[in-house]
Amino acid sequence: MNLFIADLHLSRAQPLLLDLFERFLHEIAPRAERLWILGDLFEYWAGDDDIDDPCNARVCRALAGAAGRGLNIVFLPGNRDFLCGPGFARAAGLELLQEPQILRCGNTRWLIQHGDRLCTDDVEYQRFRAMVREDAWQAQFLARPLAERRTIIGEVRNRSDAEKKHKPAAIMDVNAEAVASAMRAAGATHMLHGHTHRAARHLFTLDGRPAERWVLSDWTDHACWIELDAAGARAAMAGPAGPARADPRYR
Ligand SMILES: [Mn+2]
Repeated sequence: MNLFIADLHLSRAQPLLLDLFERFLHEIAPRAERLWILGDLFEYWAGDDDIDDPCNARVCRALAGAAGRGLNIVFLPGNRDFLCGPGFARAAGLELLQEPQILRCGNTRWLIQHGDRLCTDDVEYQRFRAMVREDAWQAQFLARPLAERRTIIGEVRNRSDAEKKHKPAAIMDVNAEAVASAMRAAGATHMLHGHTHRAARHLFTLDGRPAERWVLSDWTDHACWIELDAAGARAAMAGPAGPARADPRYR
């Protein structure tokens, strides 16, 4: 079974989520052959020296513990933590993967990614994304002292939070054409992503064939995940106490 999570946005400001994440790694994740983290695990990651932050260090320790107990973990970057590099991967005992990935499950080809690339209606964001994903930009940014990087990231986030209040909600969702062309290019009929925090299962038709798009939930006060095996996909959730249950937002 493959297990998928995204958009935990872990930070010092949310100690309950850290507890939830550790519990998830102990109680839920061991059932999986592979845990896929599809980005935005951290509220932000300013470079691999950001393991200096006690919250980030705790997350890496928890992941390394799960890896030590035999869990295979892979990480695809989100827009908050695309600066996670080899130092992070070593500390967390996981493997960094480029996005998108293709996963064959039974007879189904799934296209797997964080999801921000699909939000093509937000032209301004895509321009910013293209800039910060350039090697030259990253090298220059990572050459700054950690404290300065954190300040810059904080400013960018404040600006983006302010802008989000004025952007129409539709602009921040995925674009249907971007979804279709990514699936065509991958020869996939199914897609799984996070980023938009709009947990749902979308059924549609792609070139005359039935297609599905599963959107991972963010974590607010519950652990939320999707399980995928030859029998198909299932979404589930668990609160701070109590057992895991099917997530009613997916039907
Ligand atoms: Mn995101």
